[in-house]
Amino acid sequence: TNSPVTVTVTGASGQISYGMLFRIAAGAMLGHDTPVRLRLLEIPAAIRSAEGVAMELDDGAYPLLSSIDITDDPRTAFDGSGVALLVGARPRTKGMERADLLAANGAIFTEHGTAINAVAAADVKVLVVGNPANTNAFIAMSNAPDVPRSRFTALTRLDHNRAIAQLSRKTGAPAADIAKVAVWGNHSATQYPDLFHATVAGRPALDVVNDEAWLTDDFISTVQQRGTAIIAARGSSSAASAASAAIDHIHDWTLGAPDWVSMAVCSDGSYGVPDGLISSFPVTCEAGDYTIVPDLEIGDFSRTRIDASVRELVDERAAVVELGFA
Ligand code: NAX
Repeated sequence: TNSPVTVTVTGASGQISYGMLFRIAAGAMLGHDTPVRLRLLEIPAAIRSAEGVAMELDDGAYPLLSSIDITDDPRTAFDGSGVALLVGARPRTKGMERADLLAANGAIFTEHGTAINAVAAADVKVLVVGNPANTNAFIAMSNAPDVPRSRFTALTRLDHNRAIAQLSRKTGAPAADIAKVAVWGNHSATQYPDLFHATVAGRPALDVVNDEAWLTDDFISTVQQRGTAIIAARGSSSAASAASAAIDHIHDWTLGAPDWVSMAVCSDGSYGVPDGLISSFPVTCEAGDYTIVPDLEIGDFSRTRIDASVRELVDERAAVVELGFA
């Protein structure tokens, strides 16, 4: 058995956390030989609800769950944190302007980034799920100058998994036969899910599909709009699938992955994405580190779409810099 890892979850009373915490406690994220200490961070109004979630976690009698702490203080929540899952965020409410949303989240992610900088473990891995995820991660990173930039990531694995699911449906091939899917850019409707490098049972996906209109019209918009379609059908936003993707993200980052995955990470200037921007790339994961897949050929079709999503991220960054959060 490994030594326990402190896992901090913000927004612990919310619906994504409810889909995530029990699987973390069961070992699905860090492996079945790594005990976890859970730290649940919530706002004061939701602490009572977090206590209820903790009661249910107790009732799972999970052998790997060493402890559960509940707090509304970020310094306590991130103390010694090895994995920080930043799920809690301010949702957009009726009548709220974009600037108000950025300001409300700017304050939260400044506070959390500052606390991570001060008290988290030296090798902390941060995953931002709360929207606008890329820009929230950028704010947290900017407020944690002593933590390597590579430790701040945002979730686009759900978009990646959605792309695999659509390709699987279209080809009839099981998800396990699909490889080298990529999601570029922002976790927003401008994201670009890319199948030009993808394979189905080792063959180029686009040869297997052999339907250009599906790629250009159906596939991309279905993946981009999937969150909206789930809300329309279920009456609330994706929760279990987002939780599953967050677990996949940390699992693969920590333990490695056989195939590419997509992660929003701090750009090193690869593929023309401005240095320092948190943008989604295809990456490989090995032994606790990830590497942006190098030297991919990017055709005009992809270039236009990557650039459009990156432009949106540049605008979001400018807005939060203007507001003084980075
Ligand atoms: P919920 O509203 O169910 O839960 C959010 C929780 O965060 C609430 O319990 C709230 O009290 C808490 N919270 C708010 N401010 C906090 C703070 N400063 N510190 C600690 N906790 C705080 O939302 P849920 O459905 O769980 O979604 C959470 C976030 O994930 C949202 O921002 C949502 O937009 C985002 N999503 C991101 C996805 C992605 O792929 N990156 C997909 C799913 C989801 O839409």
